[in-house]
Amino acid sequence: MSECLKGIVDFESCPIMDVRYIQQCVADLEKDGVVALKNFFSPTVVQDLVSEAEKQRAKAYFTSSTHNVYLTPNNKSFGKEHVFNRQVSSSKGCITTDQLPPNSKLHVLYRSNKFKSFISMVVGESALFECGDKLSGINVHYAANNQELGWHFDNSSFAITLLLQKPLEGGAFEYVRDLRDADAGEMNFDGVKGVLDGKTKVEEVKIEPGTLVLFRGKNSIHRVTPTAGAVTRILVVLAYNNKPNVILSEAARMTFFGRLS
Ligand SMILES: O=C(O)CCC(=O)C(=O)O
Ligand SMILES: [Fe+2]
Repeated sequence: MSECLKGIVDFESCPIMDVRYIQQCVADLEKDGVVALKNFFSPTVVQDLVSEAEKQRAKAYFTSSTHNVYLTPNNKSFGKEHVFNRQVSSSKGCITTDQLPPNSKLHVLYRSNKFKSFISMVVGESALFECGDKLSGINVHYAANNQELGWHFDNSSFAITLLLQKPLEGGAFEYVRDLRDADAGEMNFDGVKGVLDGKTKVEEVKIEPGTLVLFRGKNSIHRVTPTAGAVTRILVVLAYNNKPNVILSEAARMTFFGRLS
């Protein structure tokens, strides 16, 4: 097994096998709902991954859609104007695990037991498993000029992102912590309305290329603001499950990737 993270992870900035470092990440995630690990990738690795991503960009599947913040179909029993049915816009391009070159450092990172063990300790899972399909484990997202990700709550309990390239303007990651309680079935319509109407103060996570972000987005509403300028925002998203061989549903694969395999 290819386990060597040397030359991929900058261990000086991010000593992911160091118990005290792990404990600090656990504490930060608990306190803020998000932890941003600066220089997880060194500038050389970032450069490498950007040129790899640029080469594959023509293969990206572009989607542009509107959705509610809960990522569900509309509910007619609420009125058209109800916050549950309010539509926001999302547009991006995406390539999948199987579209990365076989020798990509991203494959090595994604499969690494050291990395999986680090993430599982930080998020408090006893173990994490790679996705069972060949599409959804590693995704590279492209947001060109004027693309955005509208306000939403994630379906998954945590997300891992790695920014490779920052746009000239915009593309900011904004969030409001613990706005709802999904497990308790609490939707907090008033709270969501405040955010959509621009009345609520939102936080921004400052993210530079090479930063790894671990984020709990199930109850914390978040968005990526519209990008501006000639430089595309490029971001890697890594997905794991707490059970082995979980396969993303056919409907979700069609929506996100436009194909099943
Ligand atoms: O692009 C980002 O920084 C966040 C991505 C995100 O929220 C998502 O994929 O659900
Ligand atoms: Fe999200």
